[in-house]
Amino acid sequence: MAQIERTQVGIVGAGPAGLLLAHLLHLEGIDSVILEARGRAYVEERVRAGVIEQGAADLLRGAGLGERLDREGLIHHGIELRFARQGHRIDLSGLTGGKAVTVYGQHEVVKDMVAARLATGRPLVFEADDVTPRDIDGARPRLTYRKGGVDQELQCDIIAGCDGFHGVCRASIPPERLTLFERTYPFGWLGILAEAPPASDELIYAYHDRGFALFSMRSHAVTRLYLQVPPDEDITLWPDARIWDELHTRFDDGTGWRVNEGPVLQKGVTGMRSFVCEPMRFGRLFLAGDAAHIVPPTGAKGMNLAIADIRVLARALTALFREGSETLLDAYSATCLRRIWKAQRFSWWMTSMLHRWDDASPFDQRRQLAELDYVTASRAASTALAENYVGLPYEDETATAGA
Ligand code: RFL
Ligand code: PHB
Repeated sequence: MAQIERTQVGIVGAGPAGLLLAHLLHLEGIDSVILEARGRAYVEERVRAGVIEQGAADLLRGAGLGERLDREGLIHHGIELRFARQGHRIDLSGLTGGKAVTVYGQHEVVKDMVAARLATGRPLVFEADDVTPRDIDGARPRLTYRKGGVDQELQCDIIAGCDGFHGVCRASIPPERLTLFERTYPFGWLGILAEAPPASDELIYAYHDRGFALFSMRSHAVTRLYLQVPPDEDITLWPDARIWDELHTRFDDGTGWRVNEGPVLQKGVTGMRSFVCEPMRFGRLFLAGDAAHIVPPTGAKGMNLAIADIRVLARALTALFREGSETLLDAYSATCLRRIWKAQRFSWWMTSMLHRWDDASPFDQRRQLAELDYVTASRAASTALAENYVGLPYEDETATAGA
């Protein structure tokens, strides 16, 4: 016999989406249980996103999750686009009425949220095996799973599928009830984390004949770098020396500026995809974050979209449990999808503009350079990039001048 427990919201996945939902619900006095397939060390050390939008950072602060973010996060007021061996600064703050982004690792956000969850004493179950959503189209959905070899059942009012792109929640919805939109790209990113002080204060997105390169950072002592490579590139083809050489070539701006080299702490290749699942709901199961959508990382939007979904879902669930109102919950998918499609457009556009396409004709290449020239030279075009990069206003916020 399975051990049976009850909660209001059963959350699958302890990434940024699941952990933030649990936290926001707790602040509203709503009970939840988080079931995570992996162990604590794994989720706390998974190196991924690094750029937090203005609104997302403010949300984390407002929820009491901003203490270390404010202490260790790096506020960035601009980014550089580098092409034809020249750098061009986009003045994010100047173009958006003072908004900025915070560079702070996703795994640090996750650590802060795990600590906040554990401090509440409410369950966060790591190493939950075979999590399976059941009866999701009825009034009494359940999650069954095994922990330490023992069968468990979690009875819920609502299930939140925050289990990422490869999770079980989206897969448990009858396929004929979903429409999927997808685009894959003929390249991937080779990313490294290096123990080397960042050689510039701001991120650099570089377009080069040999492919895209991105200079980013995690702290004053750690640099994060990416190179465009073929989609399923064999990492063993890239010894450290080759990576540094390629980075120096793609970032060369003729001034002698170079990224600082240092011991490579971590190395990996990721594919690039755009993906949206509509609607983000089936019965009592609500999908959020990467479980419902993926963007290519060039726009730095993935984690920010996950946070935006959770903001909408937490409010809708608060209205449900406080007032018995399902109005916001019924609007959840459509509300989120408006922002998601704008982030999809922006991420696709940044990706298209900044990468080398193997099938590009000489005409395409000249057009791409002209687009970069236009975006960096025109105040109107730079503003469009900047307002998307710092994050469009949330759906219930009115746009302020220039933002
Ligand atoms: P996550 O973080 O994937 O978390 C899902 C969690 O669910 C667990 N899980 C399960 N648990 C129980 N049962 C199952 N069957 C389960 N299956 C899965 C997983 O173990 C995991 O813990 O999804 P979430 O919370 O939606 O968060 C999304 C973000 O992680 C993602 O969008 C970003 O990392 C994307 N991203 C970036 N986003 C940004 O906003 N800014 C950036 O600068 C940025 N850079 C990036 C990125 C992603 C990258 N990669 C690796 C794809 C850079 C890269 C290279
Ligand atoms: C990162 O620092 O990991 C990062 C920054 C900007 C991006 C993607 C990733 O667009």
